[in-house]
Formats: sequence, C-alpha cells, structure tokens
Amino acid sequence: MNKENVIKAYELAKERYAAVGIDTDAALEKLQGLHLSLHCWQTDDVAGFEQAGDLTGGIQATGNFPGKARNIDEVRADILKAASFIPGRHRLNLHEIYGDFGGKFVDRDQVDASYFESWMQWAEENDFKLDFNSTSFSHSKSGNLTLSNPDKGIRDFWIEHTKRCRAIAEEMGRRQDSPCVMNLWIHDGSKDITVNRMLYRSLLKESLDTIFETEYTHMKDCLESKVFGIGLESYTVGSNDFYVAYCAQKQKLVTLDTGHFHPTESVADKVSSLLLFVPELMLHVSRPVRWDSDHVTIMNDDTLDLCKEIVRCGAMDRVNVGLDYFDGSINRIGAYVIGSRATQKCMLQALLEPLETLRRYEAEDKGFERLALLEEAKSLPWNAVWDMFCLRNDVPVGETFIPEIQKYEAEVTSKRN
Ligand code: RNT
Ligand code: ZN
Repeated sequence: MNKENVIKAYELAKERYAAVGIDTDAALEKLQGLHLSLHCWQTDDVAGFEQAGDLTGGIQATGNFPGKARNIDEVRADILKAASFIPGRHRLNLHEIYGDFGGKFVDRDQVDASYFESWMQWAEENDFKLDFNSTSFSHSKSGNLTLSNPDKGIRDFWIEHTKRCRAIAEEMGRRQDSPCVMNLWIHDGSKDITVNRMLYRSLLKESLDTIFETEYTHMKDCLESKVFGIGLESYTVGSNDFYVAYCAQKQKLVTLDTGHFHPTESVADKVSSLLLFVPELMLHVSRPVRWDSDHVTIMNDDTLDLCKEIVRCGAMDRVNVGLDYFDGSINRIGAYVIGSRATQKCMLQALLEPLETLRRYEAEDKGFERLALLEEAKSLPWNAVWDMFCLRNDVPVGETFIPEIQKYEAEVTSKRN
C-alpha cells in the first residue's frame, strides 16, 4: 500500500469530516483507547489444555481447517501473530481450561493462580492485560446443570471452581494494574420441557450469592445469558431476564453476547437501558447465523448499531469490548483478525458520526434533516480514516494482511497435524 496515498486520502477525508463538524484526529485518539479483549479460544476451537475431550455444554465449533493450535506455545504464537495485524493495544481473554497445567490433570476445583503464572508473565512481556472466564463445559461433571444442579455435591464442585476463578482474576488484576474482567457463562439448561424452571433458577441464585460473598477490588464480575444452547433448546437457567435482574440488584456487569438473543432483537437497544441500572457492560461481539451464535464478526448493521449506541451513550469507558466466535472452517488467525478489525471499523464509524448536528436536528424536530444526514454519513470517507489508523499503528493497511497470513499458514500452521 502506497503510504503517501494513504496520507493524501486521509487529509481529504479530514477536510470532508471537518465540514460536518467532526475532528478525525480526535476520533482516532478515541479509537486508540479501545482495547479489545481477544478471546484466546479462537486459536483452537475452544479445546484448551485440560485434557483431550469433546467440546460440550451447548456450544460447538464446526469445521476442520488444518493448523489449529495444539499447545500453550502455539496458542501464544498465534495470538501474537493475530495481534500483529490488529491496530492498537489489546487485552487477552483467557478461559480457565487454558491454564499452564504442565501436562498434569488439575481438576477445576483445584485450580489456582499458580497455573496462570506463566500467562501473567507472558502478558506483561507482550503488553497484554488479561481477562478471565470460569469454564463449566467439557468436563465429566458438566452434564446439563452445574451451578443450578439439585445435586449438592455437583453444585458445590462448580461453586468452588467459580470461587477459585474469581481469586485468579483478582490476582491477574492486581498484577497488571488494570481490573481483570471475569465472565461467568454456564450452559445450564434443558433439552426438553422442564417443570422445574423455578427450582433451577433459585439454585443458581443461591450459588451465585455464595460465589460473590468475597468482595474483590482488582477484578470485575460479569454474567452472560443465552437464549438457548445446542442440545439444551427448551430452557436456559441463566436467561437474559435472570441475569439482568441479578446484575441490577447486585451491581454486577452484564455480558451481552450478540449471538445470544432472538434474531430480531436489537442488542444495541439494550445498552442505554442497562447502563442506567448496572455499572458496566461486557460485550461478546459475535455473529449469529441460524443456530450458530459464533460466526466470525463482520462489519454489519448489528455491530455498527451496537458501536453507535455505545458512542451515543457516551459510554466507551463503561463498555468492555470482547469478542466471542470460533470458526474452525477457515484459517483461525485470519478469522481472529477479520473479526477484530471489523469491530474496530464499526467503532470508528460510530466515533465519526456527526452527532451534534444530528441531535440539534432532532431537538428542532427536523426529521427529514436528521434522516438525510444519517444517510449521507454512511458514505463519508471513514475508510480513509481507518487506513490512517492502520498506518499509524504500523499494521497492514487494507487487504495486505491476507498474504501475510497465508505466509504464516504455509510456514507454520500447515505444518501442524
Ligand atoms: C457460549 C458463550 C460463552 C462461550 C465462551 C467460550 O455460548 O457465548 O461466552 O462462547 O465462554
Ligand atoms: Zn459469549
């Protein structure tokens, strides 16, 4: 990509945006402050390093594109490779099953921060902040119910696991001098009609109350709902209503996974409502397609609307933006980069919106003018601003990352078996 042309195009775009009252340099600075939480599980289809077993718990990765990461070194190498094509500095979102267990089996109720020591060091060396997730799936005690299981033994096992995960997150947050956001998603649900909706939900509430007894200062808890899981289609214990109410009452963060709602439901619309009642949000930006909630994020209306709402609410500092998709059918590092850059592109467009003028039109009841500017804003030269962002961050501009990823595939990932 010709550097001079990128700069020239940016100067023109800057002028064009100034005409609608937008300072592109200010927008770029704000975009620089967006630190995506990259989901480590995109590197290996949510396999982790605990033991070789099937992915269970209502989630599934399809596709068998060769070259997925097989161990901790490969996961780390792939993350660094992906990050080298994503402008800006980012966070890494770890799942408990990605601990450094040194080849031995460490059960989930035995895990502690020592198994994440090497991750914390790695993160520091590579300028990543860590986020964390407890893991309820892919375990012999996962079944259909974990924290809401009527069997006290099983419930206590998962309570212990989750408590330990919070302690790990606290340690990560303390060490990195930035709160570690810990997400709790459990798959608990039922394939067919249940006559015990209240029982399981009251057990989940009780388990959560126990888990949250310890107050921490370096970590933040967030809770993720889901509309249904694969094989658990009729009932989800941790539904949207359940967690929205719980988080509002306990002042916890709500996680919005964009793949976890009814197809016509707007996730963007939830931002302003929730932020009036809960301290912050965590996002799992994804792309639902039919039954799958985890296709690679792209720059579509859903993601654009979501980013616009965050900016319109003035809430960039109250929304933690993470990604959550796993597509095993294409180059995984490429997928990582596509979704990350798409999310950033959407946020950039949100930051370039001529909001002041739009709001003035609205206040003056000028409906035509508002709609006209919204429409025209769609074709303002945001892409030139995006290219400049890539250039300034020293990452490939435009599609030039494609051959780079092909090269890594030829030299590294295709050699894995
Ligand atoms: C599953 C949830 C959850 C998982 C990760 C692996 O539907 O979205 O966030 O994707 O915890
Ligand atoms: Zn998710």
